[in-house]
Amino acid sequence: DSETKCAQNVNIIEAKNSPTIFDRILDGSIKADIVYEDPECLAFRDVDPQAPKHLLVIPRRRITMLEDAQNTDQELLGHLMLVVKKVAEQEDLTDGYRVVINNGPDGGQSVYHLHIHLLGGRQLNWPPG
Ligand code: IU
Repeated sequence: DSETKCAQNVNIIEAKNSPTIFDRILDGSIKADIVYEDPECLAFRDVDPQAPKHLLVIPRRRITMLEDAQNTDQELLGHLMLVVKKVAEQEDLTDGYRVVINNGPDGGQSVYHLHIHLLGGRQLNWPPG
């Protein structure tokens, strides 16, 4: 109902204005299993893997979610996608893999720092849940 939607919107505003756990991974105050890094981004293993290989690629500069990305983020977004490909090669995902961005409540986004999921190492089903 509209009350639930309103509460959800308040939560998203709150989430967008708060630091996330990924800031702490980026500044090193929380340890992550980092598999790749460069000046623009970081890739690390998801702590709650949904497949034998489950990695996250994140930009160092925070974009809260895909819907907040700007035209000026074009180069960074393209770079992230190519890093996903590079990490997939590094992880030997030669039989294929899936790349996912969850956006907002209906998308199941829980961390409001844009991240690309890379999943592989098993046959993935379609449609996702
Ligand atoms: P989502 O798309 O926002 O739902 O994805 C967030 C992911 O971040 C999710 O798969 C979590 O398991 C993962 N994660 C993590 O790897 N390390 C953490 O400390 C936290 C979440 I909190």
